[in-house]
Amino acid sequence: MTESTKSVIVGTAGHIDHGKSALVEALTGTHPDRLVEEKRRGITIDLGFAFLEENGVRFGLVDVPGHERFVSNMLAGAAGIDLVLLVIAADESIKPQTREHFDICRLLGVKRGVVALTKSDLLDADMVGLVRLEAEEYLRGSFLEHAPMVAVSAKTGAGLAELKKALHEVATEVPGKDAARYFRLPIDRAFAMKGFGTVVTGTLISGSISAGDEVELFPGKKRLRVRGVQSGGKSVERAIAGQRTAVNLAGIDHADVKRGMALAGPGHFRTTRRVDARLMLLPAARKMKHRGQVHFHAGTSETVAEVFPYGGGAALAPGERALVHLRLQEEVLLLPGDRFIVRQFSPVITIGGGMVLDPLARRPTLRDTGRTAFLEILETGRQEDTLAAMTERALLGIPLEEIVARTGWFEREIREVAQKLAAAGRIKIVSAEPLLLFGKKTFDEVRRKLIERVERFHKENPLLPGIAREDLRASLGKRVREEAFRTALAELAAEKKLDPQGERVKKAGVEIALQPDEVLAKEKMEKAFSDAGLTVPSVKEVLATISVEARRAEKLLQILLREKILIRVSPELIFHRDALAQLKLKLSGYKKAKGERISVPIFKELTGITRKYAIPLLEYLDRERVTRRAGDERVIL
Ligand SMILES: Nc1nc2c(ncn2[C@@H]2O[C@H](COP(=O)(O)OP(=O)(O)OP(=O)(O)O)[C@@H](O)[C@H]2O)c(=O)[nH]1
Ligand SMILES: [Mg+2]
Repeated sequence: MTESTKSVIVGTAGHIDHGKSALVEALTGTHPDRLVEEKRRGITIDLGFAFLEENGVRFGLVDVPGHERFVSNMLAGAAGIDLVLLVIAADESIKPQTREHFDICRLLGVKRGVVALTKSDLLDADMVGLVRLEAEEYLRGSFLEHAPMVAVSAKTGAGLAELKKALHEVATEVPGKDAARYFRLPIDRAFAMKGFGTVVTGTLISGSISAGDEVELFPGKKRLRVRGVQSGGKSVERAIAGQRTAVNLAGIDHADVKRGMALAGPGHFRTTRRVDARLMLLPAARKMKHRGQVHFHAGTSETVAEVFPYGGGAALAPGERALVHLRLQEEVLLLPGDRFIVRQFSPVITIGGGMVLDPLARRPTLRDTGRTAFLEILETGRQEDTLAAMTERALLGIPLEEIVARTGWFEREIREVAQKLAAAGRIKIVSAEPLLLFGKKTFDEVRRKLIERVERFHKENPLLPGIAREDLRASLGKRVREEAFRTALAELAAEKKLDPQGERVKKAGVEIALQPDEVLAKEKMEKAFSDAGLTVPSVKEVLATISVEARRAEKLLQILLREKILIRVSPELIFHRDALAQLKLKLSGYKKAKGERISVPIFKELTGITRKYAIPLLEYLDRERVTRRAGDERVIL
């Protein structure tokens, strides 16, 4: 297969026994029914696959069962098809599953197709003409209104060439699926192949996959390595979106993989049990009550969902389009834009379908009044508005990985859109690396909180120079990211609103304002230490002589320590800086006169102090690298 070959997935659709499988065989030479039971009963039960190459287009055909009991299998096959081959037996015309399958195609957003009137050999041309009119009538106003309609016979081969031509024509209009997006493969089969191990198959709905790639299996997020890739029954280097694809996986038993799971590129996505979506109920559906249960089908997965319509909790009327919250019974991998089908809980018939808008929706709350407006923005598909709205709603900011998981966009795209929004003043890029976005309002709120906290701190602690950085950061709550705190603080500092100094943050321009009695007390305290020289009194003694009450006196002492006028040498001993400076001078004088070694007794003699002071002072001098201990002596450095 050359790179210029276009890959198009064709899904059959139609009532049981209308000749879908026979037609696939007539077109491709492969009978799609594989199971013994299918052959015995003469009906299709599960999906079958075949390939056809026609004029540079490679068709992957997915043949589905028509039996009403196997519609869920049909749904797994219909996900990801580019065009539908709607099969209507000329001798029976339109029947219930013709309608149901066609509804499903419409709800899944299939845009193109071809209609085959099969078994034309059983009727004369006039009768076939009547069926054609009926079919045209039925399809009027739908996406198949102008689709080619070809009378064929799998038995005689009549019309096959014309049908192939019609398929080719329509295929040329199919836009290529986006191979440049993230890899995603909903799995429709998993089996063991002798000599290969586990093989999974599916319609590759986006991205591409090669041998050697790492992939993630959902749900469960198990990382697996791709051993090999096949497309259309042949080994290929790379399978791209729009191809039927078989992936040979290392590191997992085939019994641990089943239909409904999905493979995706590693590290981007997560499964969900809460989805916000646009839902359309078919006109023929019954009205759906609030919290009604339905079968939910998306990709190849199937689970049960509860439907919570937004807007007053009213029931949904037949034919209504509504924004809904879906609560899924099981974890499913979904992205925005994914289509889904809902079927009535019992009896099981297709009643509607829709499109995922927010795959990682939060539980609806009464407080969250902006939800429907937000979903309507998502529905427009406009990237800038989407990212702006998403950012605004994220009260703790939104990091890159969250945006990827919620949108399926590439990092490059996200950065570009974020830049534009920031330039327009719509959002705030709080950090570029790692990327963290904040809504304008939310970020202003962070700034406001910081200022408020610092102001409150000053009011409550007039004698302290500022709040500890860590305490200020903690005042935002630990769920606010470090980057947001840092950026807000840096901005406020640049704007000269706050003044971070080392580990403390104060309001710009705020100086500690001492009361007159405090000024006196502070001076008295300093003098007490300065007068004492090296034979300092205990802190308690000094504080006792101070006229302000103990709590304030203690703060004043802290200020003296912080200003480095007083220096704490040991837990009990505080000295005036002048006394310590004198001591250092004395030591260097001693060194010049007597040499660099000095013993503890000599030190005591030199300074005239007792052991109680001498030992802590020497240890302090060691720490200050004025002296160094050498055995019982000190070396003056
Ligand atoms: N005469 C005639 N018989 C046909 C033609 N196409 C199919 N049949 C017969 O109709 C029966 C059903 O055909 P299938 O192809 O199995 O029908 P199907 O739509 O795949 O049925 P399900 O998969 O069970 O929904 C078989 O006995 C076929 O031989 C045709 O063009 N002409
Ligand atoms: Mg069949």
